[in-house]
Parts: sequence; C-alpha cells; structure tokens
Amino acid sequence: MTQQQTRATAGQDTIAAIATPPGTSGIAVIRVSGDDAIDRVAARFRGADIREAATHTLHHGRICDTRGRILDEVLVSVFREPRSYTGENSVEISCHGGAVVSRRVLSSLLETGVRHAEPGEFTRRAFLNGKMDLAQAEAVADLIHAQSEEAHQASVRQLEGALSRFVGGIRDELLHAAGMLELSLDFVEDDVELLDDGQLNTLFDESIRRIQTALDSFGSGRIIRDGMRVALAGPPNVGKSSLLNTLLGTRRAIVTEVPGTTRDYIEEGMLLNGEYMRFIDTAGMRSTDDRIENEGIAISRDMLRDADIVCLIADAREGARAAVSVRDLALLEEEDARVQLLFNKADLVAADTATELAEHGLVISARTGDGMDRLTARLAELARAARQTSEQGSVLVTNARHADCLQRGIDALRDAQRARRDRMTEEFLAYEVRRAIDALGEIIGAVSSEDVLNSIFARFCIGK
Ligand SMILES: Nc1nc2c(ncn2[C@@H]2O[C@H](COP(=O)(O)OP(=O)(O)OP(=O)(O)O)[C@@H](O)[C@H]2O)c(=O)[nH]1
Ligand SMILES: [Mg+2]
Repeated sequence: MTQQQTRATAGQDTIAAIATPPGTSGIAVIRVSGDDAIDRVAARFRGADIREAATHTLHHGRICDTRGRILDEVLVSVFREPRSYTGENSVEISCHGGAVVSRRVLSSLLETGVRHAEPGEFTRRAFLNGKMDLAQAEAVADLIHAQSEEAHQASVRQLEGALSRFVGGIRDELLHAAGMLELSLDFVEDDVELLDDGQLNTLFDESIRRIQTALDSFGSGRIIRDGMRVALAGPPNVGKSSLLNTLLGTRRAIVTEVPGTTRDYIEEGMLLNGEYMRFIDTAGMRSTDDRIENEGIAISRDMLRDADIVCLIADAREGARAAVSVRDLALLEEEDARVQLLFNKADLVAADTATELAEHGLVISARTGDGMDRLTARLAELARAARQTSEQGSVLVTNARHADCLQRGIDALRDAQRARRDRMTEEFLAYEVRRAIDALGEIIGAVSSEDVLNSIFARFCIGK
C-alpha cells in the first residue's frame, strides 16, 4: 500500500491518552487529537470557550465529569490542524499528577465519545498526515528509549531528517534515471538514448557505494542504539552470575555454590562509564546429561555468537591453562577478537598467582569487587572502539529494518548493473531500478504496508 492510500483510509476519529508515565508526579499530560478534539474537550472544560480559541493558545480552567463535578484545575493547550504534532486538531491538558487524577480526566473525555489511543497512534497519525516520514517516526521511539548520550544524539539526527535526506537524495537520482529509461522506451524506433551507458554505469556504481557506506555504519549504529552486548561465559560455578550482580549492584541473578545454577540466560542493561551495555549471563558450559541444562548451554552458544564482547571467565585457582579449556567449551576461535579473558575469585589465590594471571587477562573478584574498575574501564574502551566508525560524519544507520532495506537496494542495483552489462532492454533496467527505489522508499515510508506500520508503532508507548 502506498502512503497516499493509507492516508485516504486513515480514520479521523478523536483519540486520547495519558502521555506521561503512570505514578505520582507534579503534572500529567493528557493528549487529545482528531477532528473533534477541541469540541470534545470544550464539552468538559469550564473556563474560556476554547471552541473558538486560536491555535497555539493556552487556557486556564477546570475539567468536569458528566454531572458537572470538578475533577481538576488544568491548563489546556489548543493546536489547530495542520499545525500540531499529528497534523490534526489537538488539545493537551496539563492536570495535576497522580494516577487517579489523570485517569479520571481521561475517563471524562472518553465518555464524550473520544476513543482511547493505541500505542504510537499519535505518531502514526503524524506520519500518515505527512508531518514526518517513517524514519523520523521511528526516531521518535528511539529518542524516548535512548539509554545513552550517543543513542540520544543519533535519534535526534534521524528525527531531524539526516537519514531521510540521505535516502531521499539517492532515491531522487534513481527516480530520474528510471523515468528516463521508461521514456526512452517510447523512442525505441528512433534510437534515442536519454541516458548513455556511461552515465548509468556511474549512477549505479556511485549509488551502491554510498548505500554501502551507510550500511557499514550499522554495526556501530546498532551498538549505539541498543547498547553493546556483553556475554558472560565460562564453566559452571566460576562466578558469572555473581559478576553480573556485582556489575549491576543488585541481586539480579541467582547465585549458589551448586554448579549449573543458571540455566536460562539473563539479560540486563546498564550505563557503564557513559556507555550503555547489555550484560548477558549465560548457563555454565560443561558436558552434562541434564537435558534442561544442555538446552541452556545451546542457548548460551547462540548468545556468544551474537555478542559484541564475550567475557570468558575462569576460576583464578585453576590458573592460566583453564582459559584454554574455557574457550574450547564455548566453541570460540582462538583469534576471536571479541574475547576478553577474566580470572575470577582472585580473593582465593595468593598475590603472586594473581600477578602471574594478570599477564593473560583481567584478574577480578566478584565477591570483593576487586578489579571491577579495570574491567568497566576496559569494557567502555571496547564499546568506544566498536562504534568509532560512526564518528566520521556520514549517515548513521541504527535500525535493522533500515539496514535490510539498504541491502535490498544494493541487491537491486547490482542486478541493474548486471542487466546493463548484459545489454538488456531499458524496460528490464528500469524494472531493477524501480526495485531499488522501492526498497529505499520503505525506509522513509514512501512505500509501506499495514504490517510494517503495525510492527513499528507497536514499539511505542501509549500517548506517543
Ligand atoms: N570467594 C569467591 N567466591 C565467589 C566469587 N564469585 C563467585 N563466587 C562464589 O562461587 C559460587 C558460584 O557463583 P555463581 O555466580 O553462581 O557462578 P556461575 O558461574 O553463575 O555458576 P553457574 O550458573 O552454575 O554456571 C557461589 O558460591 C559464589 O558465592 C569470588 O569472586 N570470590
Ligand atoms: Mg550462574
């Protein structure tokens, strides 16, 4: 479905939701949007007559229930279409915070026939009404979920349209080329060439190169957006779960002296030296007949494959040679650059043993917290190195959906390039170029399906 079609079928009923998080707070904001938004709020508002209010005006008054009982003293902001977040008539009611107040104000509005908004529905309407494109709408969700300064910066850039402009620029050139190719079909008899072979060659090559550069930023972009995935791995009982708890400063994972305590994996994110990291505590690796434990070990191996960093943990009492068997158990290659060796339980070995081990990896104690500073500094350093490529000012891709679209764009352009070399007809070339255009168009939502929109906006919170 194209964006235009979606627009035409978009319901214009009036929706409302509490836009602030639940719980007690100074104020809470209730958002209302739709053709009747202003009239519906006016029906419950005692103060100025906002039905005639100009756009971007603020009004003091009271919200009442059906029987006219005052629910709260509020400030009401009026926005008239198209000059609002959604592009529709909108009202934002700032009431006192607290779960009961805001819910009663919302209920009072729902009684007037306003519908409760779905997650992300305000932003979805903003997209459908052309206030922002799809990549920008996704940036709104990223902005809200940003866990680090870098993630925040990246989503602001995307919201400001950096990715959209990049994609749009290439797409426009391809649209022009497709148009020329299609036009030249009308002149087949006359043998008119609107785009010569050299121009096409350059266009395809250059577009592939630029898209590839953007795609290459996805490795670091993903780390910036979602955090660096740090897996804690090793044999049973070496203290993986203890380390997770020490890092988090809470008792998140169960720790016992029984080997094989952790069976499922546990994932927990935290900000460490300004870097957002996701720690994954895995089941200890060993050969066992326990079916449940083996299932856990299989999952652990998958986790290790996907991790950005693998902290391979050995018991300091077993000495440096333990590290090798740990690596084998985890099925990791010797030269795997993601591996950081840790010797835990340093409190149980003599000082000279610890010094010896320090030549092979970091020596720590999850129990005493010894060596944690060095470990966190090392992890922060690895995180910075992992996302370094992004600093070079080019566009940053942080989203797997965008990466997939870019890859399909490249694939289509490679097919186009091949078709050109094989002297295929313009019709064939134009078809491949159109495929690339559509793939790129999916990023900004020039082409979008209901399914794609549903999955994107499901990530949003209600009220956004
Ligand atoms: N002395 C000492 N004991 C530790 C240290 N870290 C963990 N332990 C103990 O080692 C035992 C195992 O710890 P866990 O954190 O459950 O180990 P694990 O690697 O998660 O074990 P599995 O989940 O079974 O694979 C517990 O009794 C912990 O108290 C440490 O640094 N020093
Ligand atoms: Mg454990």
